[in-house]
Amino acid sequence: MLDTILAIKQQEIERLYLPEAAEVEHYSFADSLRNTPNKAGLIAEVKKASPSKGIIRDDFNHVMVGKQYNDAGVEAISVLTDQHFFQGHRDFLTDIKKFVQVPVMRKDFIIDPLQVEESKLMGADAILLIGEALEPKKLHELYLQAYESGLEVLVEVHSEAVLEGVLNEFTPEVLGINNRNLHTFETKLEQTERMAKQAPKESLLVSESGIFTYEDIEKVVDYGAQAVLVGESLMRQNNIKKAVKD
Ligand code: IGP
Repeated sequence: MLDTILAIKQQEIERLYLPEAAEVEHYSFADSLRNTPNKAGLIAEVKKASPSKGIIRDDFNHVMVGKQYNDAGVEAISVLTDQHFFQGHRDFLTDIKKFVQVPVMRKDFIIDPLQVEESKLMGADAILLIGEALEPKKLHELYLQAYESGLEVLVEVHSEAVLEGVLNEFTPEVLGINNRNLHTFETKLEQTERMAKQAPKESLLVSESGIFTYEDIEKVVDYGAQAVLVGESLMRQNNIKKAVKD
């Protein structure tokens, strides 16, 4: 699956035109997660659909969801901007930035410097870089480019081998363990348990995917996560704002 996504992304990049610069206020992603008053920082995701689940929410409205996350006091918002597989759009992020006072991360498959530049112009505060999608050297280059342009980065990995490759190259400020395998979609929270031991103490550790209940959050916090990234389970709530607060 990941290989198919990356092949299509490459075609998109060849046709990519840059948007005009959005005028927005910026908020620090890592600081916001670090300064949470709760057990774990919450990155709440604006996710209309996914390749494994199809449409997640029928009455989806990206601005409405973003505002509810903001009003509920989440530490950060993740916006899926990939169109082909997740039915997102880059305008979703630019629109949401106008209405929220928390950092917003662009969730997409970023493999080229042009996309980093694009993310900055869209108004993002942070971007996702995926270990399984990039050679460690290339990942590090895009990471440095992002920080130089004023973007922060969530570096995501799923497997021990990929994390090892990344750590041989550099230590990410924010490190995410994706509980979902992007090749098979198999998701298990124990991935965080297995890999937390391998994560450097200097990195802020995020557990991503497959988190549905408060008990799930307690589990991954016990494993060592300092923040969680939650999409589907929040997107399925009738009252998103109340669900986040509870
Ligand atoms: C959210 P979930 O299971 O709560 O909906 O997962 C998020 O972790 C997931 O959307 C995700 C993702 C990604 C999507 C993690 N890494 C990379 C696209 C690309």
